[in-house]
Amino acid sequence: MFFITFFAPFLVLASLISCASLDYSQVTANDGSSLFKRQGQKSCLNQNSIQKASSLTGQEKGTQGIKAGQSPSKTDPNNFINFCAGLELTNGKQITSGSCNGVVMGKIPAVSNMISTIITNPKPGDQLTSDTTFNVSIQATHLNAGHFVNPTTNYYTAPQDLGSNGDIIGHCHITVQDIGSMDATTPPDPSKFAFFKGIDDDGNGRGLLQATVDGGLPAGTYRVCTLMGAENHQPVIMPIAQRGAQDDCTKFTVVAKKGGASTSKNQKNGDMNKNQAEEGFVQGGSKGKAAQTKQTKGKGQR
Ligand SMILES: [Cu+2]
Repeated sequence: MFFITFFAPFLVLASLISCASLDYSQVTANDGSSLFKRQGQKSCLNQNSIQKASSLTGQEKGTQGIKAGQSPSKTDPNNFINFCAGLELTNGKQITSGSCNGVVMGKIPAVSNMISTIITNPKPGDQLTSDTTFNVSIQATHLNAGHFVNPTTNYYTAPQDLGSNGDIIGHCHITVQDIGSMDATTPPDPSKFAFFKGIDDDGNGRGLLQATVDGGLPAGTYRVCTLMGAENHQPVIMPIAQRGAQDDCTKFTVVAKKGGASTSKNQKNGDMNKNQAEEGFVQGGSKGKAAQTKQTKGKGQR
């Protein structure tokens, strides 16, 4: 009798917040109170957060959308909450040797709130003068701009989030890279750039954002691109695959001023060590163990 009156409320509560991350099949009624304690922990995955689709490869017979050549998805019954176990965790850092980030992707906007961007300056094919300050201007829609967290300690530590208007809360990065010529066919090295800036304000408040390239660039041919980010610097995620790009790129040239070598501080082979005070300090892996050294095999993996 005592058992029923004392433990019944705990067992009812336990079933309401049943914990996907803990195996409680071995727990007996006699330690029901400790079960309840464990299930109240915030590290527990709530039943109503579980995405059942993650349990399936997408290749089960009769599944809608199957086509030849598709890969079976990796599977996990519990949202891959332990996907990074045993790997070097990103843990808020920009780790140059790679890492594994276990934070959920977060809130995804409606189709009517998808980000779109166009670079309004420089214009395609513009010929700028070397070593001369200019602005990169961007017109963006549906970005709650000007929001960014500490990139040294909180890189990817929180999910993408939306403002009350349904738009993604975040900021825009721009990168200018030397591409050699307007018809370049070799992709530029992403770890090298002439200029990088995280635009940390909301511009004119209506999506017009600007970055000043102080001192301009040396003579050359360049590509400038946007990289839209959520507040924790992650690339933005969108609700549907078939859509216009959230980012824009423009190619332009810079012609040499008469006489003398370039004086610009934005030389062609800048890298990630360049703007660390602004866009976060990078570091090597603490264990010397990159995330990709351990391949996680899912049920559906070939
Ligand atoms: Cu950023």
